[in-house]
Amino acid sequence: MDEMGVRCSFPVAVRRLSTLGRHLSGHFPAMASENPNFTISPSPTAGTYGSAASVFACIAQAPEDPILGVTVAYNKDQSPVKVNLGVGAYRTEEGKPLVLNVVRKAEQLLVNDPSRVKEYLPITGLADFNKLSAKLIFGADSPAIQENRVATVQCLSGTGSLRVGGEFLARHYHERTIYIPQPTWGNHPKIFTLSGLSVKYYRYYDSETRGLNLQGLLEDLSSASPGAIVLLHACAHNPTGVDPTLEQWEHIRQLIRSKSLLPFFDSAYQGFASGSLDADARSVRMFVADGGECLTAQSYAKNMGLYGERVGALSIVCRSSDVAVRVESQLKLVIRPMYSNPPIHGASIVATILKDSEKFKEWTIELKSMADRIISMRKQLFDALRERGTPGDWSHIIKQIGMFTFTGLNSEQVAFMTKEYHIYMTSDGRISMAGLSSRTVPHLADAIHAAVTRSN
Ligand code: KET
Repeated sequence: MDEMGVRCSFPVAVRRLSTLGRHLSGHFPAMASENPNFTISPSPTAGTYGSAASVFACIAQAPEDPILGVTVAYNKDQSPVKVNLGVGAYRTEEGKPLVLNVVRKAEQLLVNDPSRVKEYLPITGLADFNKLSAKLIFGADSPAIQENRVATVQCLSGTGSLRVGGEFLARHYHERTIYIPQPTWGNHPKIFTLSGLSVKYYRYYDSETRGLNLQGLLEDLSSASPGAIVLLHACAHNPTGVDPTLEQWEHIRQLIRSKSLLPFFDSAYQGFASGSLDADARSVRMFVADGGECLTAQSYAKNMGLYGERVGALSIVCRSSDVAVRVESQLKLVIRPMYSNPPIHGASIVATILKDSEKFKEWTIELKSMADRIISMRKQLFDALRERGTPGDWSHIIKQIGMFTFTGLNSEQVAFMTKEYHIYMTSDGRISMAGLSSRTVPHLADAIHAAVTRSN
């Protein structure tokens, strides 16, 4: 009994296990419509606790998400100097969210087209969007596309694509272990565990050099069981901002292929690392060029600024077109009971932009200017710390790539900066450079300087 007199039996873990057991054995109670003996009896909980207590009284308060919870805390802060550098979301120099001009134009076209309807999309999503998305990541001249060896399905942004891919692998692939980098995006272990895979880590980041731990990475993947799945960030590794060079990618590719490991790329930042869509897809294209198989989860949240539209794609590159057809048929069985079919609006925006060469060009220019602004923020923050004589080598701020700087600040220093300077960031010391502006750089530099000199 708890203090409200409510019996808190059945710990969550036990309940989840029994649900899973029922699910796996396919042993569901017969439905009323199929079973003439089915009667509705009062729920065992009805009336037991009296009218005041909730049947959910035993539910524990869950912690906020480590990334999205930063925005929740930021929104509650009344300070006029507060800055949100938590979630990876692009802001203008004025600190405002940005809707790309080309996106506005595409939306206008869609709204003004009376032939457009709101019917359900197929389970696999918008066909044009899928084809164009595969072309964008693998390249228009990719042999895998020309040979119809790619199964692409529209999913709910990058997260949904990873989740559908994870569940497909848990159901159909012989090896259930997925290796993810240490560290990685905080949602990865949760997505893959709940997909039914078993998560292990491979070494990735060297905190001494603030660079790639190639040796550790190669050792860990060498000792992985043959066939294991390997999650790779296609570019702009989150949270470290450290990517392998092309030469290092080639090492990694050779090892992965020689051990028959299965690469699963997470491409959430194509165009954001270098400003070039093609350059940021090089890692993925290297793996497709060798004729082997791989999975890719694409997101249009950052590179087209379509965050809340939830637009993404999962592509599975197969050895042959007949395998791709069967893979697609099974992906449909994963998707249908999960969310039936994906939303139409965001994918229509993407397809409108990708299929029109003028709009595509306009997009690449806007994308480059976002990437350039982030790069200039790196330079400004680095200069501001140097001006202040802040102890430490801060050159990693300009060396790292993509949306984030992995500062090396510890959780205590971060807590201090939030309390005293109203700077919001994740407790691992990650800063979203895209949330910074020329106006807020001095404030951030003051905060970092104070945090570092205080604990020195
Ligand atoms: N992969 C990576 C590596 C990633 O950083 C994100 C988002 C996603 C996938 C998924 O994005 P989606 O919106 O589902 O397309 N990262 C930022 C936002 C978040 O945590 O949801 C972030 O790290 O701040």
